[in-house]
Amino acid sequence: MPMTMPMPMTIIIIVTTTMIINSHHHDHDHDHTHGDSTTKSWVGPDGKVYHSHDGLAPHSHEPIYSPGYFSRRAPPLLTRDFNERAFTVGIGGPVGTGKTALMLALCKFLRDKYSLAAVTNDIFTKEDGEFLVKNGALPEERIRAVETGGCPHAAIREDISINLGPLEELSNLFKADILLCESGGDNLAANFSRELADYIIYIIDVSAGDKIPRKGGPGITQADLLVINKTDLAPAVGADLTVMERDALRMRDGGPFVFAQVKHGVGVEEIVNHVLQAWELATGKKRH
Ligand SMILES: Nc1nc2c(ncn2[C@@H]2O[C@H](COP(=O)(O)OP(=O)(O)O)[C@@H](O)[C@H]2O)c(=O)[nH]1
Ligand SMILES: *[C@@H]1O[C@H](CO)[C@@H](O)[C@H](O)[C@H]1NC(C)=O
Ligand SMILES: *[C@@H]1O[C@H](CO)[C@@H](O)[C@H](O)[C@H]1NC(C)=O
Ligand SMILES: [Mg+2]
Repeated sequence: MPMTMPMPMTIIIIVTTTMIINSHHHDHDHDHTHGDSTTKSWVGPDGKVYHSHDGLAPHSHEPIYSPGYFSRRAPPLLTRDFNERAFTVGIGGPVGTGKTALMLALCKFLRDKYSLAAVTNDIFTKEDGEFLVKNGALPEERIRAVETGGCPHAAIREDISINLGPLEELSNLFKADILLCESGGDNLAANFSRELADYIIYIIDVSAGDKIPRKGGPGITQADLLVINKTDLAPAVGADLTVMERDALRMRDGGPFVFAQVKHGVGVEEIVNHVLQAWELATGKKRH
């Protein structure tokens, strides 16, 4: 993430000079730049530092002081017109937890009965889109890959137009019933805007340890469904699934979660049921 990148050399020099001139005054105000000339930062009306780069809308990396609350997450938009853009499922989660594997599994499960289309986000490649094509998830023309640049969370939260464009286009082209949108892998703070996702799935895995659910973060607390993937690996990393279950329930005020082995098909039907239930509720249609 940009915040953890080493400071550009010039900043270190400025701080040192200030300290020599006035040893009591540790003034190290500086522009939060990414060391490239296209990044600008400023303080917004809310007092937070905003910046803009990679052609993405202004966004902030200010600390978030609460892990967030499932019960206070933004509810699905009641004003959505599903003729304009089909019911959209957002799939988020850290790098390598199984987002693309879940996209593939959902496509295989739903494609015979529903018209589907998919948009994948990667930071600098179209790798996940290509993976779905290669694995025959859907006909190639129903899959679009979007390159988001360095801040994948911006493309699902502040600057969703980069995803809305292809989603609306696919939706109209194929009279889609359901759209799947995979976020680029990001940290636990990345969550979806309701403008983009009618149903939000956040997927973590056991391999980073059983501590992850209790760390919370908007990704975990504000998803409609939490998926804990790769439970087959739990013994190898010493992750305690009962701890993960307890913490997931606690952090999400009892909100739903599913233990899964996406690659082995375990838990996928349960995830599909959650998706279709939300689809029925939002669109007023009955599952076929
Ligand atoms: N099997 C196995 N698990 C490991 C090894 N190193 C770390 N882990 C597990 O991997 C998970 C993440 O490790 P940790 O150091 O806490 O990650 P970090 O906090 O993200 O740096 C934890 O569940 C560890 O128990 C290892 O060498 N072998
Ligand atoms: C995700 O976080 C943003 C920024 O805090 C918020 O506006 C949005 O409503 C959140 N999404 C959900 C589903 O709660
Ligand atoms: C979960 O997703 C990852 C990443 O795509 C995938 O490689 C992995 O096989 C999945 N987990 C299991 C248990 O299959
Ligand atoms: Mg992926």
